[in-house]
Amino acid sequence: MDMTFHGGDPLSGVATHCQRILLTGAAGNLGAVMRDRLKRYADIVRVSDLADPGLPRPNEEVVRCDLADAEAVHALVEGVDVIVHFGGVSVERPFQEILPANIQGTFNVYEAARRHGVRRVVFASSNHVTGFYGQDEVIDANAKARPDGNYGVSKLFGEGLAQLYFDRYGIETVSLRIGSSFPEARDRRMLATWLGYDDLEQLLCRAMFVPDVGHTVVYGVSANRDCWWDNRCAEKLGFSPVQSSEPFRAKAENLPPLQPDDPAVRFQGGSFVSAGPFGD
Ligand code: NAI
Ligand code: 15L
Repeated sequence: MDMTFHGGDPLSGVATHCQRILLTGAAGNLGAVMRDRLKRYADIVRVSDLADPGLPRPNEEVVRCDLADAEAVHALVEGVDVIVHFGGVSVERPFQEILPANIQGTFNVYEAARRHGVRRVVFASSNHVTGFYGQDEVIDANAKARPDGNYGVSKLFGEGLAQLYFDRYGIETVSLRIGSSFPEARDRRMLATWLGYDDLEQLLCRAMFVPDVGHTVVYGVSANRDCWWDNRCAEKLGFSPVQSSEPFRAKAENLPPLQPDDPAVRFQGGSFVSAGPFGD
């Protein structure tokens, strides 16, 4: 994937530091990793989660907060320059669980951003917005959404809010359709979807500070040998991944083969496409 930004790096000459970043979902997998890394980009990182994020570390404020609680979220967002919104249910679950955390919660975040004049949100969307595309297809961020479950629909809702709050109020968002961000690519599918933590940090930095992004949607994926996502329409970020899933290939390819009709082999969203049904 050639992500070279042919007009020069959009971050050159741009300050990559602000006063206060809010990180939601700070007690989760990615929050726990990015929490310290975000300190490179702000005087203070306000870390928040429904679960206990632990004691404040240097240059941190810790606020426990349920994203479904509008008043609590409004207080949480006060004094913040940028919101990195990682909080919420991160897998396929019954709609009753997705609704408060991802739908109401993300709405509360945007409303609070509007009330407090926050200039930029980085929204952790997901590849599951387009999970029903086949693994034999290559799509870009302009492809029609094909969410693979309640979770994917909730991320599509978040992207919709991001567009609305830009068009109406000028709040900019980069929606990151993250692939699979873990220490390693754990299976064959993740050889294509893996996003390393250094690349995620680069993406976050660009999503927070590249000027004039409006609402930009980008896939969060490393420079893997095989990839289903063409990121050229996010060139304005100048994201240039440097990691690759190749070191994990031998181990992943040694796993027992799956049947050709297994969703994990057929669809980009893998097993998410057949999780549930969770209609209750
Ligand atoms: P995670 O599940 O480890 O962390 C999510 C955090 O959100 C948890 O600590 C949880 O306590 C918190 N949370 C849930 N409901 C909440 C509520 N009502 N109020 C406040 N906090 C709440 O997920 P992970 O892997 O760290 O992912 C972070 C974000 O990135 C999530 O939004 C996820 O959907 C998204 N994402 C992650 C991918 C990955 O590969 N790790 C891939 C695609 C998207
Ligand atoms: C996601 O959206 C999930 O949050 C994460 O846990 C992984 O399952 C990832 O997608 C994936 O598709 O591998």
